[in-house]
Amino acid sequence: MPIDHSSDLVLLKSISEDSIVDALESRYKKDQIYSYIGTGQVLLAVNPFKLISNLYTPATLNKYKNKRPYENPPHVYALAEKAYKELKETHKPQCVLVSGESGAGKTENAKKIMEYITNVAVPPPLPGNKRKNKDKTQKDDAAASIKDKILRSNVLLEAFGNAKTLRNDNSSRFGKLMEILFDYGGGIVGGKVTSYLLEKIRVTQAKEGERTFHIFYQLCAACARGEYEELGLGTPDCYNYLLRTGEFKVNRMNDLNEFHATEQSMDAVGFTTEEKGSLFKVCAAILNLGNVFFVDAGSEGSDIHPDSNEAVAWVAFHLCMDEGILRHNLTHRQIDVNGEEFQKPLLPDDATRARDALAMSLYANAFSDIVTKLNKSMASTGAASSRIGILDIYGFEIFEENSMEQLHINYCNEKLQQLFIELTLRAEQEQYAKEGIKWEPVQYFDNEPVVKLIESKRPIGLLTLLDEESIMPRATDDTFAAKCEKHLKNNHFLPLGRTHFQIKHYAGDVVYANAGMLEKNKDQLNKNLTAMLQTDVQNDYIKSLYPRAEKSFKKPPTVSTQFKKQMNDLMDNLGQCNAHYVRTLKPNDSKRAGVYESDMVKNQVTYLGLKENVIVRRAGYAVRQNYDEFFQRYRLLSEDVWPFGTGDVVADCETILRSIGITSGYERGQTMIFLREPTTLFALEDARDDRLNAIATRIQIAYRSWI
Ligand code: AD9
Ligand code: MG
Repeated sequence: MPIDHSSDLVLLKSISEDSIVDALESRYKKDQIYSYIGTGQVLLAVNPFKLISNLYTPATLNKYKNKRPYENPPHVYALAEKAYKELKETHKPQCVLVSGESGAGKTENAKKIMEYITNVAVPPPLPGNKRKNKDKTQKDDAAASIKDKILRSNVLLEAFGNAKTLRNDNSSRFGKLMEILFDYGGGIVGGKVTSYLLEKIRVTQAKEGERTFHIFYQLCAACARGEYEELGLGTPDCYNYLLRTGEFKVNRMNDLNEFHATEQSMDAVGFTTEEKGSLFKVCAAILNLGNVFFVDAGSEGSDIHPDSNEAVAWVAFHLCMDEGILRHNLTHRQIDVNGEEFQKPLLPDDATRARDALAMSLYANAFSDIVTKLNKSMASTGAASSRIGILDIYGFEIFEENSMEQLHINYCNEKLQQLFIELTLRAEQEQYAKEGIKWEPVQYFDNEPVVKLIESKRPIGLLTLLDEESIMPRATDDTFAAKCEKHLKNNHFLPLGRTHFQIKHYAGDVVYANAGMLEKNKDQLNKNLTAMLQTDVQNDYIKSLYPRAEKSFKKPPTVSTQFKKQMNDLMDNLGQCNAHYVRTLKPNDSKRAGVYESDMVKNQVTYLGLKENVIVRRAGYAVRQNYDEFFQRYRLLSEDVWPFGTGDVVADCETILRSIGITSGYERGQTMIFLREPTTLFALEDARDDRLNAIATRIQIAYRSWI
């Protein structure tokens, strides 16, 4: 198949953001949603918002098996194949970093990668020929079951971690690293999921026009059909947490069918009937908690509103606890004065906040437990020698109102961008060094100062300041703002009065609101409620979500501390890997097929740093190709080397270049030939096409004269 000049942006005649946007558009209009920056290096995927026929069929998948990226049109399967091939050849860990804004197609592409790898990976033979049939079957069964669990884990995590948002009907509200574990021969032996920062605030405060997590609607749909009737759930509009958003349905999504898929995935990963029931009880308790309201009870306290009596009774029932104890703990909080404990009544607003904190905490802990259970069930069945990690994590976010969640997400994107630049440059540099080619440094946007501004300990950075203020007894959002203004002397930080501040991210300027950051960062369930879940609840599953901590005088880590640690672990993990990239792009905001809004794409091209990426990739040489592959493809251009060559493949490649008049602008590496200009590749391809046409014509003439 001839090389399509437009499939690799490195081959663009002129490089600018506009030329990249235009090149992607003309491909998009032909349903060619995938392109490369450096064939097989960085894959670009523009969301088609429709099913493109044959794009993901088993036949297409087979076409990519054991093939090199340039042998087929760009595809996420080609990238997956490359990652798997490199794993098998080098035994080095691989990772695929999938990035892009909400609704751009990260999750869909990540799933295709998992699908491809689980499809092509085969259980390797046991050493020697001693493998007995029984061993073979057992090992094959175990591998098949792990593959099944890896694929089904997506369904389960999406039910509990995805939601309809204004941007995406199936938006992932958590970040995910799925690691597929392999033995030395490339057979799958296990899987591991790490989740990052579930957007738990969505449980209690989803925005208008959006939904909370899919599972709540799925359960309501199941109950309406008489399944899990004991949960006593009504329609979604009966529940305040769901009612507030005014949105109950998702286009083309049937909640009942989805529920059955969720249940099947739970069965497949080994949830017992009891565990499933308990998890659903937690969800039902949360929905009922949202219907508990408080009234002023005088003398600075509150009572449960009489209209909420039924809801409280349901919560107590689902949590398997005494209703009186629940009512008390929802309206009081424990305070310690000089070592003595007192019960302080809560005002209605404080009681409402405590109620929401309880709902969010139950959900977040249940979600973590799902991840733990998944990991147990996918645990390695044999010695894992290497891994392919697939990272599907939230893209850069700029909303009208940005808070701590956006700060964390954008910090994560800064870290990934930093890694991307470092790894791309490093990989380039290493290749040039290995091949003995002179490296020419490139200028690129260095986001190190922004990363430092956010995470540095000394000089003190934003997250460290936030942590410090979070443990100060009398700290407020205002005192936090004042400290930021005093300490954060950095060109990328701009205080905006006492209520907001701005950060100049690599992807754009974002204004963050201070309000509520300290509370969100502390993220503590009050002592009454924690103790209640540890002791008064009679359900072992729910109790297990709240293990008693060892006696410690240390404060529990803040959300920022935990996230920073997760990010650094993630970067360490990814830093050890050979990285592959999928950059997803969203062509319009209305989720419509065939609509390509250039301005919107240009924005993404800018903040994904695609132009820099093309420049880095072209730094010295636009094209590089293995000698053997180059020879095989172009040997028909020179009679001096056709068909088997002279035995000196390097000299033969040079002979081929000379045959089309090229005597400079290329470099000989150890194993590869490097071409400086993309036009050289075009010339080679054109000459090859001419030659093939001439041969075809000659065959036709010969055939005609023969008949
Ligand atoms: V978010 O940050 O989790 O909100 P993602 O993950 O980037 O976002 P997702 O993969 O969920 O986006 O894609 C959004 C929707 O676009 C999907 O539900 C599909 O309807 C649609 N989509 C994305 N990629 C493809 C594709 N390759 N083919 C067809 C697609 N449809
Ligand atoms: Mg997603």
